[in-house]
Amino acid sequence: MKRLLFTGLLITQMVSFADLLFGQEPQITNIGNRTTITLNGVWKYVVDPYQTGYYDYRREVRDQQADPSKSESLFLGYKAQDPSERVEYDFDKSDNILVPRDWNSQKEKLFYYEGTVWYYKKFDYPAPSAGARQFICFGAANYEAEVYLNGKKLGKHVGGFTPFNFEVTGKLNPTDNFVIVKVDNTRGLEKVPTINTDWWNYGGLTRDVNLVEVAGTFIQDYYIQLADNDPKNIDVSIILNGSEKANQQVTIEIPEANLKATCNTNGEGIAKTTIPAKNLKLWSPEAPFLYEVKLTHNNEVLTDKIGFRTIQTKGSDILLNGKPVFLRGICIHEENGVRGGRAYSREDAQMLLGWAKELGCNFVRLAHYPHNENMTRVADEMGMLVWSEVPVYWTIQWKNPDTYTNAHNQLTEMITRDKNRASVIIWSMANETPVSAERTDFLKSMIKTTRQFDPVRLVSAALERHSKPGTKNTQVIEDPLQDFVDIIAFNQYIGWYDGLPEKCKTAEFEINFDKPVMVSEFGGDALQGNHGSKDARWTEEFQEDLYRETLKMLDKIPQLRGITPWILADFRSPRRLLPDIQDGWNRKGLISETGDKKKAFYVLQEYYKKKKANYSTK
Ligand code: GCB
Repeated sequence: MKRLLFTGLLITQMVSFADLLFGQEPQITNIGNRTTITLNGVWKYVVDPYQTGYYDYRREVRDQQADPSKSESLFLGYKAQDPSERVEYDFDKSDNILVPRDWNSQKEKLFYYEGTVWYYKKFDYPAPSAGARQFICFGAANYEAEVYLNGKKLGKHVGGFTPFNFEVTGKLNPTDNFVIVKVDNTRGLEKVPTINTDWWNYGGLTRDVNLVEVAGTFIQDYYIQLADNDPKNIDVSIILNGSEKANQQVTIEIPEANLKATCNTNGEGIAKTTIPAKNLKLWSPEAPFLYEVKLTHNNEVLTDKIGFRTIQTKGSDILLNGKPVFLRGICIHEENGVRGGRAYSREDAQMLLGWAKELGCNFVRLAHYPHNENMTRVADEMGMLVWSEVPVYWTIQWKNPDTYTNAHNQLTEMITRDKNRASVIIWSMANETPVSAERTDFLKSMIKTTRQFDPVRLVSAALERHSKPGTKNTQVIEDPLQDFVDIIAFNQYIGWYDGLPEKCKTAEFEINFDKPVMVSEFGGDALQGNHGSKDARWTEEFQEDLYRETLKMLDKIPQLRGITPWILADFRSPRRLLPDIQDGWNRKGLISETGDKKKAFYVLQEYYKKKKANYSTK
């Protein structure tokens, strides 16, 4: 009973939080299985570094004005009516840009650009179904997006890596609609992430854009997961959106498990039930079985593919489907270095996760922000466990309530999107944040929200380690957050930022917790093809030796239950300035940006082969 109330709370909160924050509309999930018209493809764009289209010369926001200037208000998408008229922009005559894609990797002149770009696309909508509602859905826009349809503002979204949507019912014409999006990727101290990161600030409409058509009252979202890690019960919550959401019948079917249940929504449009299930085929990396799940409400049928598995900790063990598992992981940035730019497609996900498979991984840490939905869906299909993270990175403004609201919003949007993915087992709150009372309160609140939203997954954060004063080389984790997370994860770079690989030989870790321990980062830079002595930095041999020494060192931690070395592939970072070696790339990848493997790849592959033999989850 307690459980039922909990999932009810969960899904109610999904609605109300989104409503409260930035005046956004609740997230519609599972866009891929709905009726959509894609708005991907060729858009027009205008680079506007001074935001002339947004602010007038008194710095007043044009879209707030009763009669904004047609000559300069880009969101109006206006065209001069006769030769005498002054209009200082013209989308039709502007250059093309592809969506989804970042702008930096598409246009040489925008490689380093951080600021405002206006996106423009025309589309027709000739035959709406009777009574249907329409939404424009964005997979993500980095970092702030102001969205306009046919010259009228729809709303704004903040945060570069999570989905958002706006209702456009009654605002569409059969032909010549135009959507305009002002995307601004300016970094800011108060933002999440803040100014300082170690990755490229790719701007733009980086993920899919769709026009989604739904029924007048439709299934907005649902939560279908094993109840309390109990493989014999499936908790179901379904939420309807629309004027007739109360007292409606909804049906859930899982044909391959011979399951069918019908339930009714309450006054808020929420239907809840728990379905007893016998002999479910559980999802695992070895057997990533996904059930087809069918939800029906009136004439609407929404399908998904959902895997069922349990994830728990017991003492220092991580139990997947009740059996101890060692997380053979790797960190991944959302980047396709081979093509250049942010990763966004299924093919990108297949390439990145395929490399991880080849390495022998059963786990990936998707650093340092929520990756696109193809990653978690392909991970579900491939059998790859996932750590998913929000960009609370290094030192953000812990005391700023707006910063908190922003981080909190990104967190809830991430969980809302991926709460039905079997692959996702860990929600990560942060990376390498400096210990202080404010920071710990901030992260504790985020943990509380996470557990309310998702009572079954594990919570962690990449913490830091410190040398214990007065000892030669004893390492400790002294962070009050350790009491609030399920897995103690920390990054460490002994042998790269701290001494030479030799130092690994004498290091000891003093970790007095009866919780699973994970090393969420280690590594060092090597330029692929740069060979030399193992004592020479930037060579493949140095990196190879560092991996050998680090793995030996970490194996001495009794509670070690997983590692995610830094990182699968070289990635672009403006912080990396060394000529002929870095040239704007962080070179800690096991694979170069050309897709070539470095020597350390094979060291880790060998290590994982052995680990797999010791920790079979079969
Ligand atoms: C870290 C960060 C990661 C950096 C990495 C590095 O500790 O978490 O974002 O890219 O080190 O290469 O320095």
